[in-house]
Amino acid sequence: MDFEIPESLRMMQETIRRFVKQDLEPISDKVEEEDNIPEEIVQKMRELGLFGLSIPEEYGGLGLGTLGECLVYEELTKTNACFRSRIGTSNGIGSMGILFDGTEGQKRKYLPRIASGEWTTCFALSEPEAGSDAGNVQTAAERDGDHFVINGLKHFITNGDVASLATVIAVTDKKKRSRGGITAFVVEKSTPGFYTGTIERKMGLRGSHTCELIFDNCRVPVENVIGGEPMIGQGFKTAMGVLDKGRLTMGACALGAAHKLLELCVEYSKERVQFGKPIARFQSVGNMLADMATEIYAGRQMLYHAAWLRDRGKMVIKEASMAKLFCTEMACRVADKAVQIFGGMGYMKDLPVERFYRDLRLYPIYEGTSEIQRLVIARELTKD
Ligand code: COS
Repeated sequence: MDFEIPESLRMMQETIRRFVKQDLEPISDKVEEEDNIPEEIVQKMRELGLFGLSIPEEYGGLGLGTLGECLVYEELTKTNACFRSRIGTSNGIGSMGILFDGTEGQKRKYLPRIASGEWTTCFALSEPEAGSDAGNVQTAAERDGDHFVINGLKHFITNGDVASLATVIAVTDKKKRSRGGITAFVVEKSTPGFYTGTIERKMGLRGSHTCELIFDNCRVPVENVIGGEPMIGQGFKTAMGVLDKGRLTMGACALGAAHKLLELCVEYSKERVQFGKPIARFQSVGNMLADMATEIYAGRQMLYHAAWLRDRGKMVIKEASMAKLFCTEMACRVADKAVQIFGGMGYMKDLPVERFYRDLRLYPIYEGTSEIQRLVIARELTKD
């Protein structure tokens, strides 16, 4: 067993740590207030190559493996979650379908623009009738000669408003659905019949917009099927493959936030004096800190191991779900304790604890609820 993080990844971690401290943390409150990331910050993210973290170097990205990507996200989520969301959705679920299953032509056409950050992407799967039941998408793509005509409504689509390109999951055969009847398309935002709908109002993750996408007789050529003609009907597997990886990176995001909360709690509990001594000296507070640290340690080992397995070409369906399930629920428990340790101040908007608490509540829900992760794990355990 080798638990050393390679030197190149440690240098990357350091770079992101500096970026968070110098550029992101100072504007975190402003972003929260204005619900918007300033363009100059997005430009800095482009310059650091953050939009191309996992895109191979031959397509203009940094070519990081899963572990490398997780380490970057872990650092980025030590501040306002919206920064990670902006880049992570784009070079994660928004574009991974093209990388995993796209034709060489699609990769050459789109990946360099995504890696440079010129084009942001989004992943259009969720619909009012297809949340956990991804196979029940109602957005339909009907074949018309050498085109498909897409009609339907997507919702809860992160980056939907800023994306220039969407991976769109639509039904092409209503009888077959998840077994040969769902197709993944790459659709440019400028395509007639493709519109942004309402920007949804959320409990947290301000600065990262989530919205409806509307397809109204949106015509796309057959070459926009991810993987081309042979992949018509195979889009459910593309979507599932994308989510397998997304689940690991979500675990990393939860881990980073939990780690930051622990740091804040340790610092605060050593400074905050009640009954004549720092509250860290009270066993009840010490126990909370110990539980937080222990759970973070467990989550980190699980996540890094699953990422390491994936980087060695192993199927990690079960492990990715386990890491997402454990790390996201663990981070919520940590956030709950953090609010408790900070007491009244933990409930105030003046300190970041309150924001972390709200933002983290999304993590066991999006990119597959905890209930879906348990279902996937149980199925993997009991399959023939
Ligand atoms: N990788 C590759 N293929 C997969 C797969 C995976 N991780 N998971 C399922 N498949 C394949 C199956 O093997 C099956 O194909 P075959 O019949 O050829 O074997 C096909 O896909 C259908 O699978 P299944 O029967 O498991 O489909 P279900 O409709 O029962 O759905 C779950 C499975 C619940 C796992 C799926 O609907 C899901 O992940 N839901 C959550 C969606 C989600 O995360 N939404 C969040 C919003 S998107 S950010």
